[in-house]
Amino acid sequence: MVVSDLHLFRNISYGEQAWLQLQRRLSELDFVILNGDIFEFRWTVKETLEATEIAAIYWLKTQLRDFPELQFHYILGNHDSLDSFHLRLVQLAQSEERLSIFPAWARIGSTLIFHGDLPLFKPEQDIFRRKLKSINMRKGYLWKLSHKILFRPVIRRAATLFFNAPRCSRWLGRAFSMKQYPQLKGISSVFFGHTHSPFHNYRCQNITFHNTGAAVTGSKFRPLELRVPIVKIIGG
Ligand SMILES: [Mn+2]
Repeated sequence: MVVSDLHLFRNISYGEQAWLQLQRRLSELDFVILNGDIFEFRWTVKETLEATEIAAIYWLKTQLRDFPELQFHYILGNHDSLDSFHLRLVQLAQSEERLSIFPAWARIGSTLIFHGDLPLFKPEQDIFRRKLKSINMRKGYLWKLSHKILFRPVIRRAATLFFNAPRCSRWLGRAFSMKQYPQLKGISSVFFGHTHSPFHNYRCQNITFHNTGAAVTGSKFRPLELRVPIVKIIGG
């Protein structure tokens, strides 16, 4: 199953309930792909960044314990690609063989999975390479206010309409054609998130695109099962 954009620890997230509703199905599956923005750091409801990172690692450890048969593959998004958190993830993955970490992308057979922010908004760069960042939690009042405005329900709904299947698929197709990417060889389907506008099975340029939505108010959460004969995952 591919899940994205839970945005856990953000005040507008319903990710915890959404995840709970997947429990029974997840216990029957072989693997889950956490496709970015699983946790929220900049807009955390917790006191500090460190407290949020510790809670995020604890959440992952709890899932690994509760689903003893499940393989977890974590692909970073733009909200959870902090160098400090990535370090914690890598450390956890070293002691936990059922967890693997991919900064930018993963591929299972002819299916490509990534968060989507890199090809959608930085298509001129290498869309398969993510630069990790550190965040300044003390951004100014105006910056915070502008973000508040941007995330008002009416703006979010407009964004949902804007980031529709034809537009996103066209943009991704354009990013794919900008360089010769070996990661794209033989790709027939693509899973992404990021835009918070879910759609499944949109066909464009011989690729089937799927967006798994987001568990934040005003958006729909639409995880999707990925059926493959053999789960051999590669990524970076
Ligand atoms: Mn995102």
